[in-house]
Amino acid sequence: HQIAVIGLGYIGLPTAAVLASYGWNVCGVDVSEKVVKTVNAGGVHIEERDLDQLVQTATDTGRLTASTSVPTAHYYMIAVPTPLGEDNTPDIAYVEAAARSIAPQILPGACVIVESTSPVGTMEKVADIIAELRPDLKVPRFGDHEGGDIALAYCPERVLPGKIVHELVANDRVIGGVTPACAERAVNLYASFVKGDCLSTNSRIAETVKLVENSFRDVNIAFANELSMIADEIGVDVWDVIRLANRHPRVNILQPGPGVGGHCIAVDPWFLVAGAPKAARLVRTAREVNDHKAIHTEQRIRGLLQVAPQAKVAVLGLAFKPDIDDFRESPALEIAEALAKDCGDRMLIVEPFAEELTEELSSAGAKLTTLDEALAKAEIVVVLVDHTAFKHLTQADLSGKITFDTRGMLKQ
Ligand code: SAJ
Repeated sequence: HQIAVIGLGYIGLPTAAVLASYGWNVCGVDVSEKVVKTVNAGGVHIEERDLDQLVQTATDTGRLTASTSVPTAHYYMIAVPTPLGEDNTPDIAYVEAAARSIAPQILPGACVIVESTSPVGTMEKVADIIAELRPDLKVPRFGDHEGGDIALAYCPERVLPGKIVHELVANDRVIGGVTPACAERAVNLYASFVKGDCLSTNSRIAETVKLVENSFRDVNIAFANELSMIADEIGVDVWDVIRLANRHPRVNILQPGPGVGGHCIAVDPWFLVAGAPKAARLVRTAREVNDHKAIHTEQRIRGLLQVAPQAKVAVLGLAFKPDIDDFRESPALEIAEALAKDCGDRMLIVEPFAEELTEELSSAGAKLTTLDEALAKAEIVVVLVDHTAFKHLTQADLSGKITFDTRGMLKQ
């Protein structure tokens, strides 16, 4: 194969399929037999806009196949999870395992690229692993001026869930080589399918850039979330405040919500904090503010439920953001589950992207239902996610009901 993509998740599968659509012969590798089977049958195990058709075509043409073992390839792309380990420190065990699985197969001239969000210094660890397992190869080292027998580069994924297929091709890419020659090798691959610019740098800078991008967003959302709590306390409407402040030419405040979800923005800033715990004060505080916003929201809703102890409550949305079927690290889901412990049987949940409720919600007596039924029965309406399917609702539609809108949706 020309390219082996290790990890067929939210990033690896779309990347493998896009590469295949640009004419590359791609083998997708995953530890899950089930995922490999599904992909080989032309199917997808994750929901993402336009992905099903892309994978189907890629397997039909024979350019994409999947396997549980790593083949010999010209390029290896690692796209495996890097979860948060104990004490909010990064866990790169899957990246290390992927590097170990590649090492026996790799031939001189090949290039290994890591796309997983990783703490700074990860590419150097990948170099250590391959060097240890393959003493016969000259593995390039950070700061070397000449290339080695293989190339090693870090190229972070930066696609937005819900727009992955589009952004994989459209976005600019930051490509960090362990040496300049390594960066050049990796740029050659990305330039074959990326319409944005391929910006070449070193691996440590590329690792930092990825963490900084998501920390930037987290800090900005934390500002909006903190404003919403300040506004609550002083009794002004935060949505009016933000709308009007944003009419200043140099102010652009993001939108408050019930907290920050997904497994990127709520995780990656901790990687930066772990690397420089004393210096990263604002980044850590932003994480704490955003985590606290979910607790604050839960307490506010609990207060409303106590005012009307018999009332049924319509809960709109569980996903981690609008128009997506992704519930990972979703503050909306966490809030709903926490509330269900006390009043699950009063909860009518509307989530167009869920086929069933979680065990916590259903065993507590919560019911998954349609918007119409929930609104007909509930005296309290809580908006946790502003899915397009809810956006036609106005305050007037809900007159006579107690409303709590964490997304400012009912304003529009
Ligand atoms: N959110 C708000 N208010 C806002 C914007 C977002 O509360 O004004 C919340 C969302 O509801 C959600 C969370 O923040 O719970 C994160 O959503 P998001 O749309 O900001 O980002 P993700 O997690 O879907 O994707 C991010 C993207 N990073 C940036 O925009 C800097 C994406 O480009 C990255 O590739 C992705 O993380 C990743 O994989 O790292």
